[in-house]
Amino acid sequence: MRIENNDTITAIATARGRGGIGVIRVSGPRTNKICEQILGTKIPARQACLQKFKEKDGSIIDNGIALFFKGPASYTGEDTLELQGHGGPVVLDMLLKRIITLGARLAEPGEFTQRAFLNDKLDLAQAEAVADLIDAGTEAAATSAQRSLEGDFSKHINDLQKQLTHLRLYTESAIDFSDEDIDFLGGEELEKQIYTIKESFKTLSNKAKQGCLLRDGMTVVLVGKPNAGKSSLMNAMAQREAAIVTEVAGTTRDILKEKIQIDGMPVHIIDTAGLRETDDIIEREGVKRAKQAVSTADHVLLIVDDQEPYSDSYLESLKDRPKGAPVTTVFNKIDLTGAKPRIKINGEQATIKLSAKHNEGLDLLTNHLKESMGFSSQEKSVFLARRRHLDALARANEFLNTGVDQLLKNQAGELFAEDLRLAQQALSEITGKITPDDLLGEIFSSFCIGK
Ligand SMILES: Nc1nc2c(ncn2[C@@H]2O[C@H](COP(=O)(O)OP(=O)(O)O)[C@@H](O)[C@H]2O)c(=O)[nH]1
Ligand SMILES: [Mg+2]
Repeated sequence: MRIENNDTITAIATARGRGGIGVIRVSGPRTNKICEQILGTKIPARQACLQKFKEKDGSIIDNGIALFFKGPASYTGEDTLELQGHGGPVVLDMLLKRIITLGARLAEPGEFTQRAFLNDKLDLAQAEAVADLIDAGTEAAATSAQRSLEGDFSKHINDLQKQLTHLRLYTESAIDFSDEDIDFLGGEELEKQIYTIKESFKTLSNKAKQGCLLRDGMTVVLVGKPNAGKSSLMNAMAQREAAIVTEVAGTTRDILKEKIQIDGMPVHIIDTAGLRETDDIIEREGVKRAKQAVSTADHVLLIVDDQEPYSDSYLESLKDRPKGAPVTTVFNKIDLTGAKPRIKINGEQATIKLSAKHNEGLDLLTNHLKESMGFSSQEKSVFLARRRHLDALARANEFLNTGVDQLLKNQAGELFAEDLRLAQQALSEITGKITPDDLLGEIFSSFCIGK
């Protein structure tokens, strides 16, 4: 599918502010003309040409490198121009204005990449990887975004699609032959194929899940009574004095956020005011915000002073947390009670003893957080993935499972084939072969301008 865009778009592609170099991009049918008018000369494609960038009257706005790409051999698939001038906001704006008076319009966020997608230069998972690479918060996230951009993720999806197609063809022809004596649908061959596909789903879902964790990470919310040591624990995890720590109860009133990483997984820690009834209006607002924070948590840490008798009255105030978000009770200040650092896990319930002030037992906590999210830093060749990819994979997997049930329990070959088709449809949302327009709009609008 090659889409002809009548509009020629332009944008400053480098970040705002002063810099050594500033790059302006132009893409679309008028690009060649614009290039010639600004430079006052034609330039060969794919060659860095040192040129003067000129106003209409011939006065010079800037000089720098001009790079012209003839479509379809360009990022967007269209004629594209890059002007690399000096990185000052004023000079770049002057150049941008000049390009616009020559018939280009300002590009929307992500519009260059959107054109690349529409012109089949990238599939949707790759296009998303472009934004994720730019936004990557850790090296691990950047490396895996690069892998997705290279098409690793898409290749896995396409392989799975092929396996499903094969299975569908097999099933459909088995249905056609069902009058004959041989029972193709009950055979070992089919079972083998189903088993292989299920395994592929498992591997892929796990890699995608790891990739999603690398991208989005987890949110950990610290709650507990004033003075239990929440802020101290946040500081210990962040390895810096991010929050004020005092012996005065009620020191933290607003919520504080810190971003750390555990083996490359971003962890957003939110330190809150203690949850307690109070007459102080500022603290009361803080308590309200603490409750709000809890409603966004992937994991709640309930901090308790190990010197005090434990009461589970807090758990009541944590019932508004998201479904499935575990609460781990952290008994802090073990240096004062003489307890040893340890972790106890009892089903969903976990308790950890540690000392935030003396940095004892913190590794138990970080490992526990990692495990609770199912994050494994051992998993190699992970590709960056998004929530929507996990959702699509889960839906596809669900269709496969329902279909297999139909086949095994009811010998319903037709229903099985139909479920396989639905599974394939869900998978195609990932690579963008079938993706609703509003979703596309949402995906590209979160890009930066000029990409
Ligand atoms: N001995 C000891 N004191 C601690 C520990 N963690 C925190 N504290 C002290 O407890 C007081 C309250 O700590 P803070 O982090 O402000 O508690 P928050 O109100 O829960 O945020 C401070 O005086 C801290 O120095 C610990 O592990 N051991
Ligand atoms: Mg505090």
